[in-house]
Amino acid sequence: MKMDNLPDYSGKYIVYDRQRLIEQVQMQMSEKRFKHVLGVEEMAVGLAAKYDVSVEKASIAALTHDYAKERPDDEMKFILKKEAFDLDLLDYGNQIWHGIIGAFLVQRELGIQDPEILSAIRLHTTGAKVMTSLDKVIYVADYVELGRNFPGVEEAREIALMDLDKAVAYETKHTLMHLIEKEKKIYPKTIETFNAWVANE
Ligand code: DGI
Ligand code: FE
Ligand code: FE
Repeated sequence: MKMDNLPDYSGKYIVYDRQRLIEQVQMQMSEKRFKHVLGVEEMAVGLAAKYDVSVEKASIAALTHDYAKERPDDEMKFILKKEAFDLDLLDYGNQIWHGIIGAFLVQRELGIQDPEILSAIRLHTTGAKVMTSLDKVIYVADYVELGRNFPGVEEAREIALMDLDKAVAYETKHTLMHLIEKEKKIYPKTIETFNAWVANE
């Protein structure tokens, strides 16, 4: 991945430089998921520049957004209980846990404390009623990165380049339709996001 136009990290949000962070992330996941993460970073940096969001925060949040995705379920459940997360989360699985626990683990293991970066990681799967521009950039970049290939992704990409809020709405609607089609359990926050970004009244 050529990210030549990405300036060096300032040191304000993480002690590692970008290359060291990439190594930390790579150790956490399969080659396939790591490629996805680099794709999300490239997309997120582009969207951040376009929509006036910190490119450095977008890079760090994108590189760490799936940090917890390959942790075993047992470790995730242990953390949910030990760290007093909402125990309703136990009714769900990795898909819902990995962003929430990812935000916790990058704080503990990588020393990332910035609330905006942690929020973008925490919300990246479900979105939320209220989202910062960085939250939106990561949520959308995760959906439309160039490695993604599903019906509608090209339309989603086009929308992402025109209107970030419309891209949030498009992704939210299509993800929910997909989950319903597959008869997956819907996490309440996913519905809240739909009500806030898609529904009319
Ligand atoms: O981690 P990624 O695969 O890169 O992407 P992601 O974190 O956006 O989403 C992971 C999966 O979670 C994706 O297949 C959509 C799914 N998902 C999103 N909202 C919900 C959900 N799955 C369930 N069961 N319930 C939800 O509300
Ligand atoms: Fe994810
Ligand atoms: Fe992802």
